[in-house]
Amino acid sequence: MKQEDVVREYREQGFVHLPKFYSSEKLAQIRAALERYNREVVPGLPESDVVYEADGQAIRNCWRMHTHDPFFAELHQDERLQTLIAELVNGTPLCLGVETFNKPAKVGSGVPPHQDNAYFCQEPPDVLTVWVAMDDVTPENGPVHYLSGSHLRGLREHTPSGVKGNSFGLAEAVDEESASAALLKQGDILIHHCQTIHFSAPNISDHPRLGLLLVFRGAHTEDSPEMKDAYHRARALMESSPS
Ligand SMILES: O=C(O)CCC(=O)C(=O)O
Repeated sequence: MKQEDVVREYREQGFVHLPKFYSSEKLAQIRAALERYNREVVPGLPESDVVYEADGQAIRNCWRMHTHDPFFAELHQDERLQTLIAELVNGTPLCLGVETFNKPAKVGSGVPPHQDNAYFCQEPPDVLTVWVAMDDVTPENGPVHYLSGSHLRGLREHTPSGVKGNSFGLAEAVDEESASAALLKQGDILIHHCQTIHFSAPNISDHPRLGLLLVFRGAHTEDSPEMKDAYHRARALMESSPS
């Protein structure tokens, strides 16, 4: 896909799919690093940086992986990636996070509709996520669904969702039927804007659906005090709720 087409689709839809971004060799290297991370790094992580599924065994998310492991601190510095996204974040890309949404077979939980900027609180919203498909993503194993064009309509109100690992969801209901499912092959990437509404269903299939997420902001973005206030108010509500 040509850079101009990537930029156009990203700006119009708020997401863009780039097939075969990583070779099978590179993907095998990333997979080996993820397996090593789960084995060697996860047991020593603070509670804030790993979330488990309801069975207490399967990993749901790892957060801030770039701060815990040199492999993930380097992955986002890849020149091809940096060149690709600089235009999308309207400036020099800085890493805001490296994380996983593991969505393990059978027990992988769903993600409520949300906009990432409810968590990131950045202004201007020149922030995006590169979602790397480590497995084939099918209609059965919990693909991410996106509402095309929703990034153009500002940040909506979010309230506590009660979902471990995704504490906020949109306050209003969304028309889930009109969303596009991101069906991907291993090695594909999907780039989404931080104000694109998205969600995913639980994985009740026999097949895992591991996503590795690299989050970038333009170097010029800043914390918005108003958005941070709303974030802290919602968190306080969550901490005081009986669930
Ligand atoms: O991978 C998923 O199922 C959800 C990803 C997501 O919510 C995100 O990128 O913010």
